[in-house]
Amino acid sequence: MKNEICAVLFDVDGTLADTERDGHRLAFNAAFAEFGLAWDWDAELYGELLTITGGKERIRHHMEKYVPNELRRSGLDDWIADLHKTKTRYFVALLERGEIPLRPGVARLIHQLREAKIKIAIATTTSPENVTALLKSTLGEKSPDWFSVIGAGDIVPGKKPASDIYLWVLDQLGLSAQHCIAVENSENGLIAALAAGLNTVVTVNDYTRQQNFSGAALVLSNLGEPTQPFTVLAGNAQGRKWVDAEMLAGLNG
Ligand code: XBP
Repeated sequence: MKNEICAVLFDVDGTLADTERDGHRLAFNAAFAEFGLAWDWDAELYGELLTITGGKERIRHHMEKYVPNELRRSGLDDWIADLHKTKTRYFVALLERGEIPLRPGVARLIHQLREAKIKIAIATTTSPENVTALLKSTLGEKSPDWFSVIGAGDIVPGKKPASDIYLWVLDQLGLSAQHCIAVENSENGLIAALAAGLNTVVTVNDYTRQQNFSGAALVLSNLGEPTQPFTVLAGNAQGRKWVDAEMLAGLNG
């Protein structure tokens, strides 16, 4: 099956949409305020905290590093889980207000893959309700059903850079990595996808542009549109200006 792609596995945050700085970050801060906490994650601090994947894990890491006294709370795990649930409520509400658009080329590529009968799947660290809300608010109410598999959140024990979520999605798809390709935006995501044996295209954003993407098939500014071509940051884009199914198949050749 050389040069054939059976499925494309998409990361979510930073890949489908720029959700972090003006989405997740604001939702975390709103939850902190609701809980009466004087914590405020500004855009710079959030960039540093992003190296820890998973919202609950990020909250705990912040406490360990900046407010260690708070770790003495009784029922800490449940308290973090409640705080995180509140954060998810704020984030979903923000998505439902349509405040976060898809990145360039994402909707076009998803529609083209569907027409070409290439499966699409999600492999993300973020919570499942966030994925559904983002897809519905940008691609329509029925769009979650377009995805053969949605792998999200705590469904696997190890979050990225562990390969767990990619291996789980491949298993659910019943496909081997060599017939699939991943689309990621961060070094942690790339490490996870490569460890699962997936050829990976990276589209960078402001938080991830300086990270190490060695091993990626291609590093691009974004997926590109005919009216808004991508910029190639590393790899051979075969002279193309936007990512489409043929180009992805060429990368797997
Ligand atoms: C990105 C993440 C997530 C989000 C927050 O995951 O690390 O933790 O920042 O989401 P990915 P939650 O790039 O794999 O999509 O608070 O729901 O964990």
